[in-house]
Amino acid sequence: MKRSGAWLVRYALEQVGVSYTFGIPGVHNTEIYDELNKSGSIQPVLVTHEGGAAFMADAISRTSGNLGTLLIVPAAGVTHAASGIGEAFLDGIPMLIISGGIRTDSDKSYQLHDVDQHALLAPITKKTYKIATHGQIVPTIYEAFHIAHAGEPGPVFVEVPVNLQLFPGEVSLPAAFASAKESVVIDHEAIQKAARALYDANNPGLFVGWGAVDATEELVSIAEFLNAPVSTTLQGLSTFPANHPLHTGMSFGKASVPASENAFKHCDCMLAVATRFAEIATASYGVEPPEKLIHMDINPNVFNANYPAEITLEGDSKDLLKELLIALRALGEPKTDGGTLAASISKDKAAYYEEWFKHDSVDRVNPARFFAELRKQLDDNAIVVADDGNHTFLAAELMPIHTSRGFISPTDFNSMGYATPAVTAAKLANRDKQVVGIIGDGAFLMTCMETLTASSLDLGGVYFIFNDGELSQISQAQEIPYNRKTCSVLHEARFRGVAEATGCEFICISKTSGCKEGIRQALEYAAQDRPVIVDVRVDYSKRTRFTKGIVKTNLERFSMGNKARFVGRALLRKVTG
Ligand SMILES: Cc1ncc(C[n+]2csc(CCOP(=O)(O)OP(=O)(O)O)c2C)c(N)n1
Ligand SMILES: [Mg+2]
Repeated sequence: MKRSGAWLVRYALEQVGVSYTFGIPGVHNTEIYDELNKSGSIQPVLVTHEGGAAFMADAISRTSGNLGTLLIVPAAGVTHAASGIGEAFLDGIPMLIISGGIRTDSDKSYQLHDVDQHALLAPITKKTYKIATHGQIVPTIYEAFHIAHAGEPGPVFVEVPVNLQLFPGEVSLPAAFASAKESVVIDHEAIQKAARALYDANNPGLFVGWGAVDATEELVSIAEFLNAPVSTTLQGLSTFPANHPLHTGMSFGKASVPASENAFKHCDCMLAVATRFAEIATASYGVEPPEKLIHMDINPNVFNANYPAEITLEGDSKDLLKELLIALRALGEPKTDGGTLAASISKDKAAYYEEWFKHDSVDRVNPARFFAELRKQLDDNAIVVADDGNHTFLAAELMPIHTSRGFISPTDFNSMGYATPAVTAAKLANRDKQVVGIIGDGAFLMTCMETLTASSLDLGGVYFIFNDGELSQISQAQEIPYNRKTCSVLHEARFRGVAEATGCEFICISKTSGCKEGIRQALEYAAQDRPVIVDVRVDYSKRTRFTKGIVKTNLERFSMGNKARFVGRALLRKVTG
């Protein structure tokens, strides 16, 4: 049969179950856009910038069972999207990127958008493909779908030259898509050893990352069986419910909240699940896991990379945790301490909140009061999206997440500008859930036009801007060593104007006392499918444990000479201004 390349792309995307594509049309992909316009199952979404498109595709993958997909123009669309592709790559998020490609049936040089996109994307994708014939289109997209999900997930890029899209070519009837789950052979001996080590430990503990986000049930059962505290990475914040009595908080050690620090102080055997012990997860490598470290991950390259493990378990965390639970139960009765650990976690959590509540935020919004009110008004299954900055760590320390996939944030690529488009897309894929963003003012300025995409689609996302007038995560770090805030004080922006420009509702919460009504009103607008921008005049005068912890860890690591140089300069600038 004869089919155009654009038809074949649509067929393959429908087969693999893609629901949305994000991007902007250009001369190299309008033929595919025209095909998608005819699709009964795929909605092509127009964005304002391909950077937003990539963050949206990422958020689709993180918050729904769907594969986040981009449909963009070559070169300029690809470079604009690169930040979101990089984020998906380092955070292990499946993504499919389809771009047009320059003509392969022309002998002309200097075609529009002519760059080597594959070289450009090689470091931030799992694989890239350049389609050469009509017959390759469907099998390549099937393979791309498979690779995006296999092992540690990530982005896969497919370039479809425009001439193939436009003109029909001879192909055999394409096969229907059949997904195949790759399974790693489970090392049962290692499972037995891990179960024994955990069962025999006096103070076992669990540390879990995003890769275990669909294994919450198994994690809860194991934690309860061992009566073990559970801390998570930043990215993995939603893997374990914060309202479970054994949940302690983000990370462990001196940069974590007191409940985590105390519960893990005497940890003598740690089960680390689906974490790479990367820089953020370890608060700049400041954590000290016990010698008896059991490390479970789908990617064996992470084992012993930063912390030596006594036992390694390769495979899908859900499969392995199921086996581990069986092995643990075979060893004896569940452990119990009569509720002592749970009581001390609960006491530490309450005391930490109290410490924040007591902090005088003068005429601004106390972050702990804001999050306490937000938690009270949000449903358990709400999705919270944080950007990157001080607000992220405030959210991590003060906003309890109750549901798996209920928190997403750009972590290891650490790209500011993520949250606004991500709220828009998360709401698109989860219309029945509340979706709220916690977004730094600097981050909002980067991608705030994706609120226009939300209003054009009647998506009631809530965009809480943590407005402190600074790029605070950086200005806080500049304050002591430099006594200067070079390029980290923002130009004043009137966010009401953004709301007006994009057709969003607007609310300003200027003081703590305004939180209850401001949040209520915002959620009410959102429930009526109205996106709402909320200008939260937040107080940043109290530091997070995370920020204090990493500053200390990094300074301690300096050589004596460099320490003296930094401290000397700080003192001098304190005196001279
Ligand atoms: C694309 C990008 N540029 C710069 C940075 C460095 N950076 C990390 S956090 C941060 C400050 C963010 O400011 P804002 O969005 O206002 O959040 P706040 O820290 O004030 O809560 C900056 C500039 C980054 N992570 N990503
Ligand atoms: Mg800020």
